[in-house]
Amino acid sequence: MSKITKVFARQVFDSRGNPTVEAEVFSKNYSCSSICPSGASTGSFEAHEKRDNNKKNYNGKSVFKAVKIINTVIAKKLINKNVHDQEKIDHTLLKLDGTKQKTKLGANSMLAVSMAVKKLSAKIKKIPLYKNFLVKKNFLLPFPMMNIINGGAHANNNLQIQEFMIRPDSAKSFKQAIKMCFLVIDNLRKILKKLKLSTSVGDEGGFAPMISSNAHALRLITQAIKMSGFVNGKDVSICLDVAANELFRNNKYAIHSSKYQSVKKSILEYKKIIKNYKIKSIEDPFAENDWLSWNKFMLDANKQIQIVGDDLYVTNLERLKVGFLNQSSNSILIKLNQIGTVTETLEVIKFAHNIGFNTIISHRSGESEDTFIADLSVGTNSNQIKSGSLCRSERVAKYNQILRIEENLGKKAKMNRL
Ligand code: 2PG
Ligand code: MG
Repeated sequence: MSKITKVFARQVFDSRGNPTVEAEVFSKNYSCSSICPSGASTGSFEAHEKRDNNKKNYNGKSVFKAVKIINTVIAKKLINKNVHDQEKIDHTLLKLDGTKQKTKLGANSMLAVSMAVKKLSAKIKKIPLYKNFLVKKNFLLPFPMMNIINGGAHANNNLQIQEFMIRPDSAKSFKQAIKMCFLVIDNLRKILKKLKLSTSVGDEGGFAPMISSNAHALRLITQAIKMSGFVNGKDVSICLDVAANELFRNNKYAIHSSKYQSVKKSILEYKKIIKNYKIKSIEDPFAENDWLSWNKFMLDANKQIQIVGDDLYVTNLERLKVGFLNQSSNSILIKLNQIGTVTETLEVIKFAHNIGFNTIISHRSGESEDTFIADLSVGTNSNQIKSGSLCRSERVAKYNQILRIEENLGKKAKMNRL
């Protein structure tokens, strides 16, 4: 048993320069800290992010209330608790909060503490963090899904779809996976330059050229894959995050152009781009409450592609169960701050694996130098991780950490299956 001796929080800043919470937990001579990320295209069922909303301070974005909650109520409850008993600690936080969407304490204050506890437990046990989750041996490394063209709420261009990603499906090691992504990204930069399109980047490090059609973005990526010597759909696959919540109005969707179309038409258009560009994965193809359209799409495309629920499930076990019964998707995106504690996140991952879903561990568009999700992806044998492009240190930090883990595993290092 190692007792927690001190819990302390401060306001720090995320990759968009917005205030966020960092918590530090102490035991004996050790301490670990963790920083909570923050989304831009958030689902309405996500756990609550507590901000001060005082227009006179940081335009309402400061998180001093959440920091104070950690330094007072949370600290008081956690002192003397066993740092290795993550479940007990998280349940203490849940009980202290007592609300459905964590509105009392704020998921940002709870998660920063919960992650710091997990890290500290690993440090005291003298094991790497990835060995302190669900899997104890036979670790498998995830395939990166790199967001290389940013649109939607993550960029200032006119692209409807939020994320155009690549996944290096034929990679035999994580090192090789990163090299393959590097080549496609480097060649995409050359193509954009040649076309006199901007090579500046969006929130997740992907390029954000001033283009306005999905087909244009898809053509540019297929060209870059080819230029790198890879076969699209075999060596490297294109994956999308539509974030359709943002494109939904009066039962219609503006996914394929700025014009709103029926669900039937939208599915037809999806099928066209799946075929033409060999797309292998689509996240949030429909809005968070539109269960019927998810099911229609699943019945149509389940066998061909990975269909991923992000805003649909918000890493919430109850919503995942509904989606499973409704046959809404075959995969789930995992974001710790959508639910607010490490324990609840692990429960969702366990359940997802039991029902045969792929789990994709994900960053948020507002990130930090914290690499917790890299270890989480390996420690749960999740077969994919999305952490943006190979650009912007807060994104690359996660990929670098998996390179270190691969090295640490040595000969035992193996890629997961897709
Ligand atoms: C998403 C995420 C991460 P945000 O929609 O999947 O890419 O974006 O953090 O803005 O919700
Ligand atoms: Mg998403």
